[in-house]
Amino acid sequence: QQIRAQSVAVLGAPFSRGQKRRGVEHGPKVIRDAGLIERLSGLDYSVHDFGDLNFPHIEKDEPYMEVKFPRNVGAANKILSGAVSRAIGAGHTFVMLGGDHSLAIGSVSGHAQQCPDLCLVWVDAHADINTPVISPSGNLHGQPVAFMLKELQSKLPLPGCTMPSLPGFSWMKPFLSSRDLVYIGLRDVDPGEHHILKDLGIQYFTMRDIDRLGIQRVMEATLDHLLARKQRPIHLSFDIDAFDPSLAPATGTPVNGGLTYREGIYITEEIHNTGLLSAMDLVEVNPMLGANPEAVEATASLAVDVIASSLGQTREGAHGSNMEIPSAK
Ligand code: 6HN
Ligand code: MN
Ligand code: MN
Ligand code: MN
Repeated sequence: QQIRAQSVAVLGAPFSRGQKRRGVEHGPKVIRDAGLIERLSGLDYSVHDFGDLNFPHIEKDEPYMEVKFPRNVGAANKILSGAVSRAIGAGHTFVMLGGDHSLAIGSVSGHAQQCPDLCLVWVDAHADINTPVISPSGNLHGQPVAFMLKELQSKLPLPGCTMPSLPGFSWMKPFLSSRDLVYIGLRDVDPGEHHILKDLGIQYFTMRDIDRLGIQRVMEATLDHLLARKQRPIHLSFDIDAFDPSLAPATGTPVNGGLTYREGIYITEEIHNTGLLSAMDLVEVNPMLGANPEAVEATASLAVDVIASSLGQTREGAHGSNMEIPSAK
């Protein structure tokens, strides 16, 4: 089936407790200030800006082993999950503005409530698949994918396991198979994460793979892997740190050697061209980390380009079917 979206829902998730650096909660504001809503309205959509979610601040939130702010992250994602599910249930294509990448737990799970057969494209310098036990940092933005995967259920401290479970996450149930996920842009993968990627046979394309194959073949293989058996809704989770830090400096965990502008936009154009994009996240824009206002503006405006391109803005241009060129006389 083709998902031809007439309407886009935009929702801000001003949240930063999935990591330790302040500022990423202002991501939604700077992305809107960079002209997101105007750009999307210029494409053929009715745009519904639902504003920003309000997350509770849970004062007493002791770490669980090394894991930081589990109750805040769990509660925020539960709220986000419900909001995403309602927006997609109402027929919108959904855009989540982060916030840090722990928010993908709520975003993808809410999407999956409506579209259980969705597949996930994760564009990121990082794999974000540490389990709470192996995470070297304890930051939950490095762990969201681990919470989604059915194959990792027995490795997670969720209700039903023998360990005490992670506070804030009792609502969460894994919902995704590892074969329904593809990574693009990896270049900073922790040892435990590498073990999981190999063990589960997850399809991933590192920056080295992009060097070898070119972005065109990477996208062909990505979409083939996810869609060849059947056409189904796509969730695109785009971490701005997938781009090279020269293009996206205002982010919390930059890694050298990232995507060029053209590689990034080619990814999103190809996703759009499937006609199957159903929801996306744009995360980790942190306006407090740019060296100057220009660095922040460049990062936010890149985020707008990624979202607009995912939703059909083209480099070749476009025109309405009823357009005519007036005669000279
Ligand atoms: N992100 N692998 C590192 C960690 O702390 O687990 C970095 C994670 C970065 C997460 O950029 O969304
Ligand atoms: Mn990430
Ligand atoms: Mn990242
Ligand atoms: Mn024409």
